[in-house]
This record gives sequence, C-alpha cells and structure tokens, in this order.
Amino acid sequence: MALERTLSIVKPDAFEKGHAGAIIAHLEKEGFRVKGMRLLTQTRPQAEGFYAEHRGRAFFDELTAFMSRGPVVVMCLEREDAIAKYREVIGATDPAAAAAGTIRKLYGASKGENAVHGSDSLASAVREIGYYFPGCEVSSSAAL
Ligand code: 3AN
Repeated sequence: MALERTLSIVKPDAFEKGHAGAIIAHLEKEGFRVKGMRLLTQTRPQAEGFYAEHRGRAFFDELTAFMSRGPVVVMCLEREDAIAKYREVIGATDPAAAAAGTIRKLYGASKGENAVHGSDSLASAVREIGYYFPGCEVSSSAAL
C-alpha cells in the first residue's frame, strides 16, 4: 500500500445542515490526516471547471448550481491507500444504495445532494488537489 492523497469536499448540503465537523471527525477516525483545508463558496464557473468531465450530462447544470450555492469545505487528505479507502468510507454515489455507516448513508439526501465528494482515481486526485491547492498548502511528503 502506498501513502496517497485524495481530494475531499464537504458539499453545500452537509455544510448547511451543520455536518461538516462530524464528517471531518469521521474521516480523522478513519486515519485520514488533513494536509490542506479551505472553506470557500465557489463561483459557478469554478464548479463547472471542477466537474468539466461531466459537461454535457443531464445533471451537469443541477450539479454545478448546487456546488456553487453555498460554502464547501475542501480538504487534501493523506493516508495509506487514501483514494480507495476514502471511496469506501463515503459509500455509493446514491445514499440510498450506500452501505450502513458510510458518510453518504449517514448524511446524504439524494444522488445529487450526497454530502461529500471524493477523487475516484490517482489521476483525478492529482488534478483535483491541484485545482484547489496549487500552492504551499500541500506539503510534498506524499507520493503524488
Ligand atoms: P461520485 O461522486 O460518487 O464519483 P459520479 O462521478 O458518478 O459520482 O458523479 C459526480 C457527481 O455528480 C456526484 N458526486 C453526484 O453528486 C452528481 N450526480 C451523479 N449522478 C447524478 C444524478 N443522477 N443527479 C444529480 N447529480 C448526480
């Protein structure tokens, strides 16, 4: 197993409901270390740039309007096997299908408003971390 980093976002729905602290604590208990953290309200173009790979899909407008409607907590997280482990801890995209105890099962409401985002591959993690942490907030100790 390699030391990896992944990009985590506490989405606007979870932040609005006051779940950001519980979600961060959940991730820390699972062994993730916070290497970078920002609270920001994205512009629509910023959300569209982040989700560029989904442009053209039926839910793109809904997704980018949602992701720019209020504050999000964006984190660069590090642990062994971080990318796969994070996906396991957050659960399936649709909270109704997510396993018991996962973050999306606990805090997500729907396929769109599903509490958190996580990188789905090493290539995505590199791109997504660079999108929000282009500078010195991310130290250089990990494999990325
Ligand atoms: P994941 O975030 O689990 O990797 P993707 O990559 O399939 O899921 O989708 C990217 C984001 O688009 C999801 N986080 C989800 O919020 C949103 N999304 C996916 N499918 C739908 C849908 N049918 N309706 C609304 N939003 C969706």
